[in-house]
Amino acid sequence: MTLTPADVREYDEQAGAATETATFALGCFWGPDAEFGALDGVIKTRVGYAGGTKRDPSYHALGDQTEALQVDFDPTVVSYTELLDRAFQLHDPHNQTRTTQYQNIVFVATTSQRDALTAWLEANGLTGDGIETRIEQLSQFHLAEDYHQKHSLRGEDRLLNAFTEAGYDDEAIRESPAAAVVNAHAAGHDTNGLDLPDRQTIRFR
Ligand code: MHO
Repeated sequence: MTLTPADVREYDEQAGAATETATFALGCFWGPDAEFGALDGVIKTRVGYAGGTKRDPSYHALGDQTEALQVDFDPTVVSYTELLDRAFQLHDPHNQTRTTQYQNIVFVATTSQRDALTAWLEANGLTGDGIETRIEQLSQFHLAEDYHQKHSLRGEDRLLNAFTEAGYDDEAIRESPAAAVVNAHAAGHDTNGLDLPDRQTIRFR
C-alpha cells in the first residue's frame, strides 16, 4: 500500500478553498490533529501551544502554555458549530484536567465564533460559567516542533516518504491538506475514502 508523490501533489492542488480558522485545546494534540483531519471541510491542521504567557514555548519548556490544535476549514462544507460538536465529543466539559499542558480550552477568535459558542452551549443546556472547559479569546498560537505535526503520518515511513519524495519539507507537510487527511487515515480514522471535494480519491496501494 503506497501513497505516491503524484497523489500528494494532486490532492493539494485541488484542495484550495477560502478558509476560516478554529483553535481548540483537547489534551495531547496528536489525537485531535488526526480527529479533525478526518472531517470533511477541514482543509489544514497544525498543532502548537496557546493559552499561556510564556514566550517562545517548546514541548520541553512549556511554561503555562497548553497543547492546542488549529484547523483551517471551509465554512461552506463544515460549520464552526459542527467543529464545536466534535470538540465537545472529544472532552468532558464537566471535568478539567489538572495539568496546564492538557487543559481543555475553546479559543474564540472572532465575535461570530463567540456567538456560535454561546448558541452551542445554550442548545446543549450549558453555560460558559457552568462548565470546566476554559473559554478564551485567542491571542497567540505558537507552532509546535515539526516532529509533533501530523504525528501519525510521520510514524509510517511509506507515508512520510510519499511527501518527502514529492518535495515537501516540514513546513509543507504541516500545511498540506493531503497530509492532514493521510494523518487521520494513519491514526485509524474513517476519512471517507480520502475523497477530495470533487470526489477524486487518493489511491492507497
Ligand atoms: N508524552 C506522551 C504524550 C505526548 S503528547 C504530544 C506520549 O508520548 O504519549 O503530549
